[in-house]
Formats: sequence, structure tokens, C-alpha cells
Amino acid sequence: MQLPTLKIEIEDKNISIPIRQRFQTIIKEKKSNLCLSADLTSLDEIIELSNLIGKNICMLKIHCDILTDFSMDKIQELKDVSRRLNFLLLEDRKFADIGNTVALQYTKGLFQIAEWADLVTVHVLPGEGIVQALEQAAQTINESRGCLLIAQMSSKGALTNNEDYVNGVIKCAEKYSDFVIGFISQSRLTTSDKYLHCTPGVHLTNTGDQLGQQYVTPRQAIDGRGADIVIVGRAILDSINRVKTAEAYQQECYQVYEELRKI
Ligand code: 6AU
Repeated sequence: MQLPTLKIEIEDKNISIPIRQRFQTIIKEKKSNLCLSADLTSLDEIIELSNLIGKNICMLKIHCDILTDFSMDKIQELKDVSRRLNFLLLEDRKFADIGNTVALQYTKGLFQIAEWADLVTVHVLPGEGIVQALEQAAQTINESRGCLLIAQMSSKGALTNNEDYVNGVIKCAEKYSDFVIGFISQSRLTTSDKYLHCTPGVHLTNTGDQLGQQYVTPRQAIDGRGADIVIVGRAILDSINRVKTAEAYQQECYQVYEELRKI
């Protein structure tokens, strides 16, 4: 007699929750509004680091096109860590082409970004068709997906930092508010709680680098610039003890956030 096979389905409770809601829950539950910008070229190293720092962050941001050891198996491993330690994965792809092209860049090629990235970054430079295309493409995925629109940049002389451009970005966010869950910004763009403002260019000690990056402190980012999420890269990556530094940034960022936003 053949015994029936016991099929245990491990339900991933995350996949049915809209990404915006999941993000907000993570921030509150973990008391973290810190995003680690893991600009490293080895995915193995990112996986190792995220195992150590995952508990301190609400989001991990990567650039998949700088990785020398990318594979779908490894990125699945990183996704598993992100689910276990409860943080989102942001692919900082900065899409910036016509709708048809970005839909292909998002779903196809070596990286198949839509399969694993909870969120992606998008320039609205080509017009709103770029967001429409990504949203449509994301509907083929069995998990909630979203994007952050790049409204303002931290680098010296950025052409994004003019009022008309930023107003266009806000309009686009309002039109596609199911898919657009926030901004990459350097100032508070809207009073609506719906959009998370994510601010890069943050460092406790340095004021910039040699290639145009400009830094403010976590307090300046959250207080002066209205950040909800603080994106920190080399301040943690180049420190002597990455884990301790990440803990310090988590504490500082969340303390200021609680003080100001009274959450
Ligand atoms: O803290 P850093 O300077 O080591 O790294 C900052 C990270 C980098 C940039 O690609 C990214 O943040 N970034 C962005 C993003 C997130 O889109 C926008 C911007 O205006 N400035 C900026 O630095 O991975």
C-alpha cells in the first residue's frame, strides 16, 4: 500500500501583506529606520554581513550590477535571510528608460530583479510611463512589490534638485500610489504619511567624499530633511566594527525619529 505523501506547506505570511504595510510594521516592531547600503561587490559577503546586521535594519539596499558572484541561488539565500531577520530588500537599480525597456530590465536578464527585490529605485526623468510599466510587470509576481521614486539626490550639483522636477515626481507618486511607497529625497515632500521618505548621504563624522557625495548627520537627515528612513553605506562598511557601528546608527536614527515623529 502506498502511503499518501505528507505535503507540508510553509506559508510565507509576508507575501500576502502589501509592501507598504509590511515596511511600516517592520520599522515599528524592530525599532529600526536604518537601511544599510551594502555597496559591496561580493554577494557572499553581503549574505554574511546581513546575517550579522539584519536584526538592526529595516531594509538592505544593494546594487546587483556591481556583484562579481551574482547567481539566482545566492540571491535566494539573501532573500531567505531577509525573511528570517525581517527586513526588506531594495535593489537600487535607478531605472531610467522608456516603459518597455524597464519592464524587461526589471523581469529578465541575468538579474531577474522582480523575482527577489521587494523594492526598486526609479527615476521619473522619462515620464510616468516608467512607473506604469514597472507596476504592470510587478503584477506577474506572486508577492507584493513597490518602488521608491528618486526625487532629489545627495550629490553635488544634482540636476534633480529643482522645484518643477520634484513636483512632477510627487504627481507621479500620487497617480501610482499603490506601487510607489516613497521617495529617495533630501527634504520632506508631502505631509501624507503614505510615502516613506528615504534619505541617503548620511555619516556621523564625514561631510563628503572626493566624488561629489555630500553627507549630513542622522539628526540633520531626520529633523532638518524629514527622513523616515536613513540610508547609510560607507559609514558602516568602512568602520572597524561593522556590527557595533550599525547598532549605533540604528539607535541614533530611531531615537531621533521617535523624538520628532512621536511614533
Ligand atoms: O553612504 P554612502 O555614501 O556610502 O552610500 C550611499 C548610497 C549609495 C548611492 O548609490 C545611494 O546611497 N544614493 C542614492 C540612492 C539610494 O538612490 C541617491 C542619492 O541621492 N545619493 C546616494 O548616495 O549606494
